[in-house]
Amino acid sequence: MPVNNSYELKRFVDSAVREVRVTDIHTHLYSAQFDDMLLWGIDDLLTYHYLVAEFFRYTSMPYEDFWALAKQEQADLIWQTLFIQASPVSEATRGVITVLKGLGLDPGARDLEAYRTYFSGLRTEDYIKTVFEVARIKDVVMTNDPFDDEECLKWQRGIQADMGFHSALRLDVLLNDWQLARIKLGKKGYLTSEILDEQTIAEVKRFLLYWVDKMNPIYMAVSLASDFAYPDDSIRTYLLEECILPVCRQLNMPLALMIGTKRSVNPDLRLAGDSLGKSDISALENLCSSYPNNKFMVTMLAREDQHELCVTARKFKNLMVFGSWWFLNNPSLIEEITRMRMELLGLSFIPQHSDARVLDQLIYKWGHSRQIIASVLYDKYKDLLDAGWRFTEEEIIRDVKYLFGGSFWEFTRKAL
Ligand code: HDL
Ligand code: ZN
Repeated sequence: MPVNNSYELKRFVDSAVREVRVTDIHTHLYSAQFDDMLLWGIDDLLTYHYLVAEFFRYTSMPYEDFWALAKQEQADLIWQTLFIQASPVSEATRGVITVLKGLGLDPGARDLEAYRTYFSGLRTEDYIKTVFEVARIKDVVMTNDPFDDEECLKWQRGIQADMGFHSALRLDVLLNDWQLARIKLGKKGYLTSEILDEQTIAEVKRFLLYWVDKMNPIYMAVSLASDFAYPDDSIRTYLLEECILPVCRQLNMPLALMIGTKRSVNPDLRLAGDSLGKSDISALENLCSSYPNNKFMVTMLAREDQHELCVTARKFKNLMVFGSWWFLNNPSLIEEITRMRMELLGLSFIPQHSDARVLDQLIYKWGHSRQIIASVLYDKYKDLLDAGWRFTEEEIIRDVKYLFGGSFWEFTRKAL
């Protein structure tokens, strides 16, 4: 069906983006088999670390007093401070309102106890289906840490994640804390040395292949500090070169690099205490050019790094850019970054992931992002329509499916 004018174009783009079922390529969610590792419900929503950081900007309460409270008491405080005593205009507070509305509750009632009553009667498996339906999610990729004792136990008991939940093998401990990694590897029966000798290389590879077999990950992932350099004479460089990149190549598996963190700048905030820094893109250039047969999925945390990242993606076909990550996951920055990427990369990028830590957040993180991505896409189509290009509805659906999962699955499967 042809699209004849800008009114039809706007209407169709908005509906295609609103309706498309998404693959959410990076989350901190877990399927129901992981029990209480999956966070959901109003009290987990209100104690999300983004809201904890915002809460402390309004209060003189000592950190330790807050941390001593039960989760519901923390949630009560955050609700009062960020929603009742001030309007919830930040992206993270607005998100809670969007979730309540998406679930058919009345945000205007401001009735926290009524919201709690709604959640109290729900079964996890049923609620997962509800949220996937409301947020129109096809499937999500978890973050699975083989160095997390609680998670390891579940995998070793033979857990099989539900349909709709894929795994990603997270390697932050291995690549960012070799001393701790060696201790944990030793306890699991992997003999390593301080230096990366032949035996250590073999043992790390054995460890990686064990967890690939156990988790069946779509990709391996690591977050990297803003001062990440490659190559250098760090153990990280040798682990990448001798262990991770060869195994990823052998499996045709992407390595996701999430670059730009500055962990624990305020330890009193615990998970909310991380910040960001500008990074040196040459590390990524060196990796992509030195390893043309490895696939790199990359997101960067600093707004200032986004343009260089886009241009670097134009230089390397083995680089797939993804998401407006963490402190960039705000409407003003999602729009700026998505517009930049579409102008430089066409459709060959992955515009968004939710990074959801609480199941219900899928409703707002995707609801808000869809609106912004649709508006950028419409603008780009409108430029073409005004220049005499003609579209069909089928082509628009094709493009939208590609942006909301297709580019990811194609990249994970393609051989370089
Ligand atoms: O390292 C990561 O995967 C980050 O997404 C952190 O988990 C961060 O705390 C976060 O939740 N960002 O949204
Ligand atoms: Zn994350």
